[in-house]
Amino acid sequence: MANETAFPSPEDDSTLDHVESHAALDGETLAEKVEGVYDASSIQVLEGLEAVRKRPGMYVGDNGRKGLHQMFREVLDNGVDEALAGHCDVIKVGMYRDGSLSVEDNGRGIPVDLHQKEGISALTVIMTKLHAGGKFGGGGYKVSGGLHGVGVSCTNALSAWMETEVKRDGKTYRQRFEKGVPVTEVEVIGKAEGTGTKQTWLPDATVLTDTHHDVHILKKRMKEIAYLNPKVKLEFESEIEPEDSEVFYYERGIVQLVEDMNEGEDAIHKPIHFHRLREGMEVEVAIQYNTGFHTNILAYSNNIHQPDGGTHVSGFSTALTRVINSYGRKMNILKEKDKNFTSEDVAEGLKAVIALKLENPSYNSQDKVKLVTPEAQGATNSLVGDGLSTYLEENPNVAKRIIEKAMTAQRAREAARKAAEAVKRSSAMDSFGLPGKLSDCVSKDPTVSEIFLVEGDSAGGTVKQARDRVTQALLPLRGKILNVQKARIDKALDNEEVKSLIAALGIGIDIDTSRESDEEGNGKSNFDLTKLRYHKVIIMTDADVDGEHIRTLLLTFFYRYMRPLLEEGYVYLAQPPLFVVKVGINERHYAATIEERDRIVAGLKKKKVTVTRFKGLGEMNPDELEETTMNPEKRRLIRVELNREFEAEIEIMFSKLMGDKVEPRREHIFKHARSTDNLDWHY
Ligand code: 0RA
Repeated sequence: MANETAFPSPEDDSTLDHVESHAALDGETLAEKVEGVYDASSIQVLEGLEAVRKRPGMYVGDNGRKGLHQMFREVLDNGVDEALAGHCDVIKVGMYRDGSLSVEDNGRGIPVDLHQKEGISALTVIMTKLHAGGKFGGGGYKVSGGLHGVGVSCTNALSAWMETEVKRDGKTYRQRFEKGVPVTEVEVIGKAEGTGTKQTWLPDATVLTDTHHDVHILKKRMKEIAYLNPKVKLEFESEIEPEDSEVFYYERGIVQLVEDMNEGEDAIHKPIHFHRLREGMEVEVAIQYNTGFHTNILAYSNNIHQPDGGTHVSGFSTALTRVINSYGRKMNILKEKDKNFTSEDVAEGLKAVIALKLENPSYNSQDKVKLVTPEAQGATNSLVGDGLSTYLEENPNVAKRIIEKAMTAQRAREAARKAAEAVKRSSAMDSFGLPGKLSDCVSKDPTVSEIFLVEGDSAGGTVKQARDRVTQALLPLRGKILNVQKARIDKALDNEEVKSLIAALGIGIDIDTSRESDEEGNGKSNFDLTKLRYHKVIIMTDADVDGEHIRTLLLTFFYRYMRPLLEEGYVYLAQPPLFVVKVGINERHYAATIEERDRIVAGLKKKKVTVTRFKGLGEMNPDELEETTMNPEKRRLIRVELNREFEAEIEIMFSKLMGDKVEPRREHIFKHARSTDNLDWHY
């Protein structure tokens, strides 16, 4: 037996732990540091900054990757607010070799004159005082509240240094801060043409565990802002990787976003756009149906995404259902004896974006994932109600296609409900309703049980010998499971592999999202995550193109019909090794990549080694498979995380990868093949 392995690392559980930093102040307090420079009134400010540095999590989410990018968001949102107030149209973001970032806008410039109450420059107040932003409202409301809405002073507090440059009144002003504390006065450093604000900062590695900005995340936020604010051009430039430079500018705003969400699909009409500004609330909606079956509604308020929807979404959804039903009745397409369409029926193949801008929105929690402002419901409902009924009257051909689509959806949903119910009674299931192909584990405790979804029967045989029978179950999947992006769910449920998978996991499928049911139980979801039989669902495929494909098909299936499984982090990818490096008879080292193989070989210099590449799981013997890929003590697992912030991008990715049109898919694979980072599965 090998006693040394290249796979000693523990399972990689990539969820963020909320460790707070303890190294906040390097010995001396901020107050001590600036003693003599500022008087007692600034002590309050210093205490504020100190609080941020001591507990970054309270202000920007955490002291790692998330917090780091929240710091960027706070600064960017300041510029966006200036744009929304109508004073700026270009925001430039720069990334530099030393790890710093800059955000520059061509707005009015932060005021530099004396702040009456504080007795220091307004600029200094904005940069150092928590929640200072709101006081400078100067007309127009502040809308781009970041997730935490704490303002730029938090970014400042968490930066080794930050410099603010303001162009105003023909002059350029500058002030520099270190760890949030001013280290210079507001100085005039030259003349200026035009106006604007430039913020440059270096995140402080003594309070943050991660100071490495992810270009992908920066750009995503910029892209989202550009879609939601069509008048603003956002330019990204990187000193490190000039090829990363990109301009985000969508003159048609959310109309363009729905088009892009439908990129891999066949749309059945041009996007329909509704827009209204009334009583201080701006509501904008864009919708477009495609010939497919999936629904995606993206909802925003004040430039923040609500993955859990809320009043704006329910207002939209009831209007859509009401208008389509009444049009169907009026045109007598929906006959007297026919049931009304449900909100699911009318949403099939629909891509929609709802974007609100409103003062003082309320949310159900601090992370703003659900809007609860009551007025948002009526406002969205009446806009979509009025707009859509007019549209249907004026476009009878499109109207007819939408109604027909809802009709098919209604029938299919009925069929799917029956099929999902029938899964347990299928001939492929044993008397417990479990698939015959499943080699179950002994344990019935889901928290310690795992299921390996394994490609092919031959690998299945090896896995069966390698597994720990007590906690590890095995479901071999023969051939390819159906591409559910292309097949409607009732069709997907004809597929044996799909049926086995559903039965083995025990949670049913998520056909309906509304979960409202009528007396007959129609619309009642049979999906129940609490019935999950294994808390680790591990996809184990060969490291080749076929394996990759099966993995994607499985993830697509989970995404479409068991999304909470992904959201709650129950899905993992096994990491079988690609190479074995043998020394003599007893010593073996395993490598997952070519680089790792080369490193191992280099480390064994002078010894005689043989290197073998595994072509597939089936080629390994049970001992090898157990040791490298299955044994919890030695294996490396990757948890698949669905990053809800990037829902729009994920939607675009899936429709490109799996949708009807071939061209965008090819382009997508080509563009992203080399970097898994670009997929939104966070490994
Ligand atoms: C308060 C008042 C005024 C402008 C701003 C704040 C402002 C803040 C930021 C932050 C980033 N960019 C910004 N641009 C402007 C208006 C002052 C006036 O009346 O000219």
